[in-house]
Amino acid sequence: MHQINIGEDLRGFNREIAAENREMLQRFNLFSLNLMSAPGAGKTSLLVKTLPRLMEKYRVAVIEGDVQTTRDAERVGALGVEVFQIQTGGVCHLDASMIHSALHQLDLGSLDMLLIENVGNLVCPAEFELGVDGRVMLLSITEGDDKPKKYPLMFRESRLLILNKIDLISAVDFDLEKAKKEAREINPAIEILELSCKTGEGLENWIDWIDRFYKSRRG
Ligand SMILES: Nc1nc2c(ncn2[C@@H]2O[C@H](COP(=O)(O)OP(=O)(O)OP(=O)(O)O)[C@@H](O)[C@H]2O)c(=O)[nH]1
Ligand SMILES: [Mg+2]
Repeated sequence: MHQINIGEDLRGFNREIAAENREMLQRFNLFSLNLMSAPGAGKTSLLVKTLPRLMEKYRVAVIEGDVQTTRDAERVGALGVEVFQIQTGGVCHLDASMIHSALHQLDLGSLDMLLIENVGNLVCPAEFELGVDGRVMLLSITEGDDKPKKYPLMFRESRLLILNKIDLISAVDFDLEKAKKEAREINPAIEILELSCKTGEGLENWIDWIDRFYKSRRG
């Protein structure tokens, strides 16, 4: 019986393109992060709050992945940062080929840092590596403290977990310690930050985290 496994073939092909992306990013000494979360956890809000600070130190570009609309790209572009929009037209994640096309259209030699906002989805983006330095995920505390065990792959693949919307902690039944413990059971190496894009609480730690990781990768 002849058989093809579309999922495995696709992921294998994606891994090859991701390796090319990694090589290209390293050649230009370009630091890169892939921001992932469910829809609405606060990826664009985090970028909008953070970019003015990062742009003082680094030459930054942003890739915005969305199923539809250029709304996030417009929010981020209003800060004066170079933005590359990828509209996936229904696809629920960014893949390495999409990033590869974007890399060919950006002036990589003029940049220090590339921040990629993935499509809002807690499952698919984690299955497709892009070839970046690190993956960061946001979990809004309004989504519930059971999410690490229910959607383990993104927690496993991320080096940093940001617990966002911490300003709403008194309004929702979210057990911070339980969520952290269960995230660490899935990924013992995961780092965790609590923050609020609304009040700015914890943003300093996020900037520090980027600075440290940037130095460790690019010196
Ligand atoms: N209270 C509160 N609201 C927040 C916080 N961060 C983001 N929000 C709100 O959450 C909503 C979604 O935020 P976005 O930044 O658009 O989320 P996103 O992850 O980019 O969403 P998608 O791109 O659609 O996946 C907006 O109404 C934000 O104002 C926070 O820390 N606290
Ligand atoms: Mg967004």
